Amino acid sequence: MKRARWIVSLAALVVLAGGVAAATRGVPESGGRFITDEQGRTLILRGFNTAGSTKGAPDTLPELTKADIDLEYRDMGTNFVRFLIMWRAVEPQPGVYDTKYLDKVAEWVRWYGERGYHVMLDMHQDLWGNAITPTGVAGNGAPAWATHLDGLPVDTDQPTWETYYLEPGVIRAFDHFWDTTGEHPELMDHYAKAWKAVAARFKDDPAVLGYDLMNEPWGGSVQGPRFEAGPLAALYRATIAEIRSVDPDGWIFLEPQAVGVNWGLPSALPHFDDPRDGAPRIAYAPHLYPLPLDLGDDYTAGSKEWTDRTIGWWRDNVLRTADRLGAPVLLGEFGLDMTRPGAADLVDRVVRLGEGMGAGMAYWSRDPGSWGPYDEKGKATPLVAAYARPYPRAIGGVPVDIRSEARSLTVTFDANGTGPTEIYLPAAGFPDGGRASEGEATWDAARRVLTVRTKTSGRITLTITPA
Ligand code: IDC
Repeated sequence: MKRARWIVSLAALVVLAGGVAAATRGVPESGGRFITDEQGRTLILRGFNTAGSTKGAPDTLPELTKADIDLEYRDMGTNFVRFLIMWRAVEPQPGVYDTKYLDKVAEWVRWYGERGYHVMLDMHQDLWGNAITPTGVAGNGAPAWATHLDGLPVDTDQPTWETYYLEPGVIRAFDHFWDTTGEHPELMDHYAKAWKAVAARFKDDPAVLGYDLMNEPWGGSVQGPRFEAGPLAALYRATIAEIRSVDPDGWIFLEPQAVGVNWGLPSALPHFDDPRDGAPRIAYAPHLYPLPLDLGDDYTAGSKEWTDRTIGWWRDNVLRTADRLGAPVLLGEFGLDMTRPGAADLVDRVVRLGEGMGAGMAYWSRDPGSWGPYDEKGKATPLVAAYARPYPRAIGGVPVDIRSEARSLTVTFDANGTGPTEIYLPAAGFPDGGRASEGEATWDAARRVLTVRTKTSGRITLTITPA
């Protein structure tokens, strides 16, 4: 029965995506654009989302500690965090920005920065905001003052959290925000200016890589291309302008409509101009939640095969959108219950996908529990071993190909003299560090980072094997 359900859904997906043949024709392996650090090196980002605990907490800060960051680094050598922030915390009253909250976020940013992480601030929302129900049992993100339900119901008897999106009150809250109703044109403006306040606070913070403008946008009663090319694009344009008025350099990460695109459907997000001087710093940051897994199947047998097919369509459609946007790709969320059969294989599959696309990724999420790297007792789930992979944290050139195995890593790149290439090597495959096939290598045992100085031009194939 369950199988029949996802086969029907996938058949619909194939039709919508334009068919298998159309989806695989004429798509490059990577979009040819990459996220870069302040030196201009290509960054391959690997990390986690913080944390579901952020959503309900009164201070909206993660229930994690500095020791948790140390542990994560020791076990997996991550260099990236998608750090959840909340509009309701940034702008608790209309036009009033909570500088104390931003100071606390800055403290977290400092902890990550001291450990070599790049931070992307993600203005998170699910289901609009905490005020969609009187008790805050569902929803996070938007402030209560921006929540206009017009007395429409939000039934709390739901089979999954996602189905709240269909509740009349939730749809109305979004319709007011996107100005579909024409009654609250001020809301999008508030949102864009809240981002300006955040960017003004973090523009000079070297640990902050950039800003993820909205988690999983939902159009309310306007959906699909009409939403993405309409009100969502309008919000992005306004927010990009506000951010760039204070911060010319931070990367701006744009998400598509989540529903459908998370499964592999095409996005209709249009191109956005970046008003900064120099090369644009706008990146495309979709999520990946293959439909068979979303519907509760494991990554095994027939559903594995279908999942792999949908991941192929996802990649092709993401690259098409990225090409239209002129943007590098960052996978902002993927994740699953790591105690289920095949879960570690899915993580492996996604890591390879990222390698092929030259894209970074943030796993959902760092919360303790079956989806996370550690369970409630702090014991590692299979995610830790699956995610602890050799990877080039920073590349002194433009990547052509990245391939990791348990005991080797090959990075092919066109050197551009932007700096040395830094490679993380996990203890499991590389107990004594690594040997580089090219250039001069220095091993930092404490950080488990091999720094390789190669020639500064021409194509280089750098192979790292255990020392
Ligand atoms: C989920 C949390 C879950 C919570 C729900 C709603 O894991 O505990 O009840 O949000 O707040 C997303 C969202 C992300 C979701 C995640 C997993 O961006 O907020 O977290 N997910 O369901 N999109 C697809 C999956």
